[in-house]
Amino acid sequence: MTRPTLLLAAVMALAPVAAFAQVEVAAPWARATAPGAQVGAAYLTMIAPSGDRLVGAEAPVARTVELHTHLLEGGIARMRQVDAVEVPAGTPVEFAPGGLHVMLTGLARQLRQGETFPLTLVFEKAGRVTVQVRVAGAGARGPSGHHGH
Ligand SMILES: [Cu+2]
Repeated sequence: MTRPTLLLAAVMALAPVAAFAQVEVAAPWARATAPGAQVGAAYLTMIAPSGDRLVGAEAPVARTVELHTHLLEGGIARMRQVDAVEVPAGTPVEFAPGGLHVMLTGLARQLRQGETFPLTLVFEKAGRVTVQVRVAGAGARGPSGHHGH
């Protein structure tokens, strides 16, 4: 008789924690790289209903994985490493060409169109979230692989 009540109590106690730690990573993609290329970049969209903070990333396909943004300095777009990326509650944060990206340096192999590779994102609250990054064409502007808008 008491079991369903206890189970319900346990679920209710856990629910706020689970919701707190939730983060969704949508449409992770990367551009195909040329043979022998050492660098690549991955893009994605993060949604955290309660807010979170991306503090790092790891991928077996690259020796170094960093969070980068683009800044205009004297009219020239330059990449700069950032320590963390805030994901405000309920506001999607998009990584896209020309803006925020996951920088892959020291590629172990060529990224070929149509393949996928694992990328682990480390969040302050949600912890480690591993996604499969789809490799689009070399000139792709988005995850579906078509050029431009
Ligand atoms: Cu970069």
